[in-house]
Amino acid sequence: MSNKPTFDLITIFPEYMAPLNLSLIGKAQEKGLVEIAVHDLRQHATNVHHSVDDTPYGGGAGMVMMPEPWGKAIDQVAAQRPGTIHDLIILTPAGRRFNQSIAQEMSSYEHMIFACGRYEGIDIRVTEHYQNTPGFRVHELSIGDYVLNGGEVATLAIMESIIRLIPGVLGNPESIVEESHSITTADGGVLLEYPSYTKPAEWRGLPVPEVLLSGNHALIEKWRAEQASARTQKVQNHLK
Ligand code: J9T
Repeated sequence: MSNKPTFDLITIFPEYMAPLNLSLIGKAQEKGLVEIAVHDLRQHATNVHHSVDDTPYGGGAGMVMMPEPWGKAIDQVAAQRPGTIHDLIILTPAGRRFNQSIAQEMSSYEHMIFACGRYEGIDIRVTEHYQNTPGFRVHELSIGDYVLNGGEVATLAIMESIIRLIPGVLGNPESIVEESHSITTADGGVLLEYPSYTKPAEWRGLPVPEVLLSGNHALIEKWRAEQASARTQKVQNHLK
């Protein structure tokens, strides 16, 4: 049995991570299925003002996070787990686009360190340094083509998608396989889920499709597959 997956989050806003104590992720921690620790980057500040950012070399707008507080924070959490591979996740709009298959892959990682940058980003030498450090794998990830104020919200989204895949976290594991974003299409995309209905059979003049009331499971399955594929087509056309 491998150890339970451990997440070390480094941020200047530890309070931002409070939602991880709620709902399924909170329960997963209580059940001992995952371990989550949040660390304040500012504790690793190297000057009297406890600043963690400075002006960019070469000029330009905004501030850049200095490498040394990151180096100290990352080294400290890595030292707590000797002999394990450390997957360092750096959240940035310049990263690889996160998706379900990356979530799947990450759900087998043992030790993830999430570096939540603020301002205009983290000095790139942090990435370079850990790419060259044995025992580390570095992943720059984006959750989509838009800019956030920091990596915290991206970390919450990515962690939720990973943790729900860990065995024992969800009540009904079958729902993981069946749902949206889990069935990969031939082109490497994802098959979206079919539309769902529940009682009443007619709501504000809108009926539930006949086929779903028919009791004919083969026909229902066929209808759902068609709906899923039509939805997927429609979304893919939107992206073009
Ligand atoms: C500062 O971080 C971001 O703005 C960010 C991180 C991850 N994905 C994004 N799309 C943005």
